[in-house]
Amino acid sequence: MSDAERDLIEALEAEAATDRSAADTPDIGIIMGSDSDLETMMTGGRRRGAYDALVDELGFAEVTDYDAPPSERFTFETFVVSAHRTPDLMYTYAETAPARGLEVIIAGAGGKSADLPNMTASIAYPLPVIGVPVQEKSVDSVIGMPVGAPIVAVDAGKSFNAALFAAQILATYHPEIEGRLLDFHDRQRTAVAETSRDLHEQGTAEFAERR
Ligand code: AIR
Repeated sequence: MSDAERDLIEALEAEAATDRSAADTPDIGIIMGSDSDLETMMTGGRRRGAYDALVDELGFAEVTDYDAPPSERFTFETFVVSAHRTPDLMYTYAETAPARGLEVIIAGAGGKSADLPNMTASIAYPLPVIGVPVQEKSVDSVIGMPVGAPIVAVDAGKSFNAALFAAQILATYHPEIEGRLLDFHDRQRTAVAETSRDLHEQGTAEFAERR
């Protein structure tokens, strides 16, 4: 095992041994099999990702230092964890997740052997894990769990929805997040309606040009 992997494992274990209040630990953990998944999993890709949903729409902040958490009440953390390249890190990440205060994990992986979401779900059980198949060809390996070993997953590439669903889980006991989800829904409805009005009033040619 590399020093870098060992350092990460030790940091996660040390964090699990601390006794921080829920307000000071990340609520959502986001892991992905490779940094090549970053655009799909987080932001900057073809469509908006989990980062855009959590930060821009729901007011979450990212924890980058456990000892200096952001002032925002609701937070998430982000790591690259590969089921096949760093299996020990995957095991420790999932096993320590509850003790580190995580309430839900979003796990994404690509390729045909996208095993990070399903393995994380098995190890972190009963913590809920939402799988994101990074590509279409990853769908079967993410959702193909045996009976008794549950995972829920979103459609290929739709990490934005995974973030919304993670927030929905938190909203069952955090009314503040429920309010933020409803506000997002209202903004989305308004945006679609305004787009519809503009398309109708401008006509297709002008609308397409201005877009
Ligand atoms: N992957 C990485 N470790 C195990 C798996 N299944 C996935 C990543 C990424 C793809 O393999 O999630 O989608 C290719 O990774 P890379 O690093 O070669 O670009």
